[in-house]
Amino acid sequence: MLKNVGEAYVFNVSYENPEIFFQEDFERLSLTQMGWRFSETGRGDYNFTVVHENGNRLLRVVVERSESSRWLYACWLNREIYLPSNLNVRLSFYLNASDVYAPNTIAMSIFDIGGQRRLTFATPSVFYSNQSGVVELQNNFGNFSFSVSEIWELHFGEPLPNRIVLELAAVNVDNDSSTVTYFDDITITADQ
Ligand SMILES: [Ca+2]
Repeated sequence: MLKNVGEAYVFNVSYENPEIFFQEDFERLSLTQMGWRFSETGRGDYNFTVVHENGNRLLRVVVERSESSRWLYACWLNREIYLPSNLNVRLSFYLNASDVYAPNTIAMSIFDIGGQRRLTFATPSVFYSNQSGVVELQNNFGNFSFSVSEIWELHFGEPLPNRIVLELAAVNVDNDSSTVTYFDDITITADQ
């Protein structure tokens, strides 16, 4: 299982002085200034707000399907990231999705430019079940860290591309409760 592989690497690999290739801490620049692009599918309402909490800023995302939307409403923020070759790339992020209940879900993905290969870290949901390349998050709250190079190579049998897209997704399926979540400290690091 990819899931077990992913978790194993969280604990088995230690890094010294990793180089930071991308960091979003929501402290200074706007989402647009940071190069995030927005897209959505279905009908509904969204709200992306940078909120302050104990001197820290983090991104609050609220997504709610309207009743006229047939199956779901989903929003994405994504941006391209360029990586030098032959690096061991690690994705880390803080997530608080403790008020998100399946089938609603939150996901963080990395995919190639053509969208052919996709690695997704998601809160448990039927929405992502039985899909390849999905690592189910064991908690919906906390700091997460994954060696995406190793998981990618194990899963797709080829190295992580130099040009990738990083994507945050919020999905609302059940319109009795909106999908509310917090993101912070999204970081891509690597060492040679
Ligand atoms: Ca922050």
